[in-house]
Amino acid sequence: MSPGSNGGEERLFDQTQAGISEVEGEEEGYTICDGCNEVPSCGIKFYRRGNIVTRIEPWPGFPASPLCSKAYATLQRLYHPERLRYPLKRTNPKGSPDPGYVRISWDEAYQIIVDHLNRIKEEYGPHAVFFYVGDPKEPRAAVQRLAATYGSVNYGCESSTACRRAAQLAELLTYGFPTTGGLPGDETRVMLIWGTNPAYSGQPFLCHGQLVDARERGVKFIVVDPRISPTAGTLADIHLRPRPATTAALAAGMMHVIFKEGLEDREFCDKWIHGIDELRDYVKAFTPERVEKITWVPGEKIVDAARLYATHRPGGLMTGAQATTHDLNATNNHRAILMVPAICGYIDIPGGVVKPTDPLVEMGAPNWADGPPKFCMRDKMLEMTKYRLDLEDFPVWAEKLFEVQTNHLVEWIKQGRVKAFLGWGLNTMIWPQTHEYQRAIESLEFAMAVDYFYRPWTHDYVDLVLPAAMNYERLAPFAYFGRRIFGRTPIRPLGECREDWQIALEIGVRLGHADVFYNGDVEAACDDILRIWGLSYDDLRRHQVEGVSVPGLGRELYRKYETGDMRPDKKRGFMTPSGKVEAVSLVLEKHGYPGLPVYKEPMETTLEFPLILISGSRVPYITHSKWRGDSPWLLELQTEALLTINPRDAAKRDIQRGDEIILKTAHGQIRVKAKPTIMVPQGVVGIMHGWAKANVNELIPRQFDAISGFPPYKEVVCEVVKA
Ligand SMILES: Nc1nc2c(c(=O)[nH]1)N[C@H]1C(S)=C(S)[C@@H](COP(=O)(O)OP(=O)(O)OC[C@H]3O[C@@H](n4cnc5c(=O)[nH]c(N)nc54)[C@H](O)[C@@H]3O)O[C@H]1N2
Ligand SMILES: Nc1nc2c(c(=O)[nH]1)N[C@H]1C(S)=C(S)[C@@H](COP(=O)(O)OP(=O)(O)OC[C@H]3O[C@@H](n4cnc5c(=O)[nH]c(N)nc54)[C@H](O)[C@@H]3O)O[C@H]1N2
Ligand code: SF4
Ligand SMILES: [Mo]
Repeated sequence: MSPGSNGGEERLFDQTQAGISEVEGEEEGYTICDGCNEVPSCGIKFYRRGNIVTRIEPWPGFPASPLCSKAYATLQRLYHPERLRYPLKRTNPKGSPDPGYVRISWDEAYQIIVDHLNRIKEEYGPHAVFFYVGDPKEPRAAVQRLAATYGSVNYGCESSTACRRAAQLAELLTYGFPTTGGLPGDETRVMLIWGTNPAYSGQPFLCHGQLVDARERGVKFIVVDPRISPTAGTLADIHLRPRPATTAALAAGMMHVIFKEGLEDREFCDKWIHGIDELRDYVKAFTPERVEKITWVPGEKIVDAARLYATHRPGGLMTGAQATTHDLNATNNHRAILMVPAICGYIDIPGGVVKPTDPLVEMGAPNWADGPPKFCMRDKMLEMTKYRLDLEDFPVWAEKLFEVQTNHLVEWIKQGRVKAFLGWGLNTMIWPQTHEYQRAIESLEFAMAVDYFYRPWTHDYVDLVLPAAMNYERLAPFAYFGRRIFGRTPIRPLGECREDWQIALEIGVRLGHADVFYNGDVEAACDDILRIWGLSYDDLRRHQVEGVSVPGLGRELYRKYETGDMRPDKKRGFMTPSGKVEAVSLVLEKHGYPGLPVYKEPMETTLEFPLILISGSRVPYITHSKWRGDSPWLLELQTEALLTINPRDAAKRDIQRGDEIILKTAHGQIRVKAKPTIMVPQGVVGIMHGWAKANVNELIPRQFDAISGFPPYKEVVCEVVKA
């Protein structure tokens, strides 16, 4: 039995336990799904009897809909007998085999936190406290407000550890605005999808469904992915299957062809790309023959893809949040991709790579992964920049991104620069060489985690574990999608669970800032944000199903670099130091790095480690470390860690489907089961992260891309043997 749960003694749907004795009929409720941590996410309509949710269905008319398997499983997760219900305090010393967690009251929990925070501020200064939110995006705005008010600039999150931010860094350096590209527009004639598999990782109908529709109306697709992903399988006219982590070479190969055949947009290149001549020179050496040797992609396919992309004007782009940055050349690999549409002149034109003019610009944030800057007190954080932990280790990052890059946490703790850690949705398995982070967090003077479940791989190393209310049980944050805003109608949380926002606000109140934290009232906090549009949560309630539409600022504008609408200062050009798209990045040069998106050889395979490991390719029914025990329905779909391996590589090792195997790198080994499949090319194996008993991140070295600080989750060399 997990600490803090009821161990299954209470009945799942026992209404007495949930505080309801008699129930008459069903009532409707509305919330959003947090199953894959996407923001904005899909809308859920639920039915409840009293305080018990009995069934769910898609929220009619909600922009992202219908629901996938994970959403339905959130109901099973909600009433899981192992769910955390009470605050827990460790009673045994750190390092004991049993932390000895006992139930405490919220009052005691808050007192412990506030005592530590006050003491640490006094002894070491506020920046020695690290505030963190894992992949769950919804808590982020409230936690940032807490960090800023307490006075620590050191706030980081999953995005600034291993996910979106390295790609975003590349985008900001290159285009001056963040973009992963996007879905094809009406004008798009060809799409370049690079290192992402939305068929599994995106909202199913919203994302992949629209791509399929686009294909049916004649849009051509180039998909770049080493695996025959469902996205490649269903869409690709040309599927390029590169050796992992060779992105910059493949992009250079495509640009070589485009320049050589004069297919670039000359005018755009000359007028709007800084360093175009250097880029032209650099890619001269990347002939199709040479690039074939580097990337494994047949030279003629590179030529075909380059021609298709440059001649079917305009071309769109869709990149992933992470796959092309999970290697030691992360920033430049991603920058190289971005230069392909740029030389074709596809930037900010209809059907190309557009910087959206509109979506809720008043809020200042595209989604809850960032949070509204005013509410998050970003100005205050900026004033404290010189105390950022990452300033020396990752200076380009620290200049461009507001969240601290977390991967040197181990060093900072060892150096005594971090003394306490407050984590919402904290999962130590996110980090390479996980055990080093576990030990580092364990050695802190104080660490706290807020979660749905007791996760031994994380919570064994902290002092306090607090139970979070789930998506059906929270009011904050409200949902927004495009220019539509929706409220939620939560049920009462189970046991003593509290909303993430409420916990952050209540800590703030107890630190002595009742006014800044709305006296702990989450609705008042939401109202404060909604005020931007003259709205309150009550207005959202009045328009519960259809939401409130906030009028746009006007029609979508294009080629904003020509009019001054691209930059806040209204000067013409892009938000880069040169005012142009930067093939040669002036920021990178300023910090002593090459300005061009240079190619760097990935780790070499050896006789001992002849295979390349790409970890973390998503499957539809798992999100990271979640969904294993949380929702037995989903666990039924895959009960244990599976290693995908090409049937030829398997045969060479006498490995059959379901065999127990050892996957090893120079840095560690795990025992898993084999799943031979032609989905992965020869020479490459794949496995999902987040399996506690077979944590692939123990096999990844703590080496990082110098610019972004990202780890090589999709580059490391390995071997597989029968167990
Ligand atoms: N090898 C390898 N490693 C990877 C990746 C990879 O591709 N390969 N991908 C990386 C990427 S892109 C990401 S995003 C990260 C995953 O990021 P992680 O932060 O590791 O994500 P999760 O495991 O989903 O969630 C962390 C914890 O949050 C808890 N939780 C969920 N929702 C909430 C909530 O609303 N409130 C609170 N308080 N807690 C909640 C969950 O129970 C879980 O314990 O992994 C990264 N690690
Ligand atoms: N079901 C589900 N959905 C999720 C998540 C989840 O865990 N489960 N996680 C969410 C999160 S946090 C994120 S970040 C997104 C991620 O969403 P995606 O970025 O779409 O993630 P993946 O499914 O890993 O797709 C990445 C693809 O890149 C390929 N790839 C690997 N290495 C390389 C390379 O060197 N070059 C190229 N060109 N391709 C490469 C892989 O084979 C894989 O097919 O998904 C989100 N949605
Ligand atoms: S794609 Fe699935 S898990 Fe993700 S928000 Fe939508 S319904 Fe939830
Ligand atoms: Mo992610």
